[in-house]
Amino acid sequence: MGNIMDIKMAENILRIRFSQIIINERYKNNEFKIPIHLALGHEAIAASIDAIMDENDVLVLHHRNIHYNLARAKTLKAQLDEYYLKKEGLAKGQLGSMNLANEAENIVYTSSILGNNLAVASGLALGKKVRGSKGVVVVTTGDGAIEEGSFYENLLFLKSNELPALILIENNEWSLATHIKERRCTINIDKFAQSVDAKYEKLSGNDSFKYVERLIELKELALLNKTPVCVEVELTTLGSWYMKKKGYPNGKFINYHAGPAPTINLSEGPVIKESNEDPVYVLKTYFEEEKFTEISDKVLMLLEEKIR
Ligand SMILES: Cc1ncc(C[n+]2csc(CCOP(=O)(O)OP(=O)(O)O)c2C)c(N)n1
Ligand SMILES: [Mg+2]
Repeated sequence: MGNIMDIKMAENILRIRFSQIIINERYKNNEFKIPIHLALGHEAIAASIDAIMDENDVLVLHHRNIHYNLARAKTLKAQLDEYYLKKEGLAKGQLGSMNLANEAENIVYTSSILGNNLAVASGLALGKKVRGSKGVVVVTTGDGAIEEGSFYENLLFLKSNELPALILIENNEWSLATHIKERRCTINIDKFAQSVDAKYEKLSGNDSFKYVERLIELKELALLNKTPVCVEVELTTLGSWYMKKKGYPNGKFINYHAGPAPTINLSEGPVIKESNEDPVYVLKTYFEEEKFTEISDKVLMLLEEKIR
């Protein structure tokens, strides 16, 4: 791993990770008046989407968007200021976290309302067709949000109108405090997509280098075949913990949804979990220990310099 693109990818993943850990430190300190949905463990897909987007592509986000905003805007300071609701923030302190868009970085719309952004993405894709403008619409959503009818309606609309789009479904198996197994039957998104002759692909393993290769092909396929592509991304939101509770000998598992992750500390470095559930752990396997530490230290130093 020595070429410049690989290093750039590594720096971006580490920047997204450290930025979130720094935000988490301030969150634990009660510094924010708004809820923020951390996306620790979601860095691989965000860095990969940033890498495959060109100036014609647009991104439409959902409530858990911190990683995509960090991946694109590359400014922790302005993102922090937005979360403090300051006028120096990315959106002049007017959007906060759950609705944070950034037109300068082609993040054209973000919604806190589940499923709402899918309809806006359809409109944007139709607009591109009517105007004859280039590029693909990339829209993100979650395993909970696809329970909304809007998911089906927009897949159908995009397909019926021959509109290219990548629909990224971040499947962390949780919707608020409810695990997928507690709340519904399995949705076979592959078959669901097949039913309208849309393409489906699953990404798992948190390897950005592999994700980028596949996403470039899927973007081409969407554009050439004028079709939506459902991309299900298997991931784990890191930072959950076990709460002491009567009746739970090993503690009760807490998926914290929004709010700070009390078990994660900046002093412990960028890796949160020594497994493929952690994109930073996966990234680390590509580098010699010394090189990884060098990149990681540099990323953290530059971040800290700019927020001092
Ligand atoms: C229309 C609508 N219904 C309910 C909510 C409340 N709500 C906010 S986040 C959330 C869970 C979403 O789960 P998922 O889509 O899997 O995203 P995750 O938080 O797991 O990333 C719910 C139910 C909402 N924002 N909008
Ligand atoms: Mg979820």
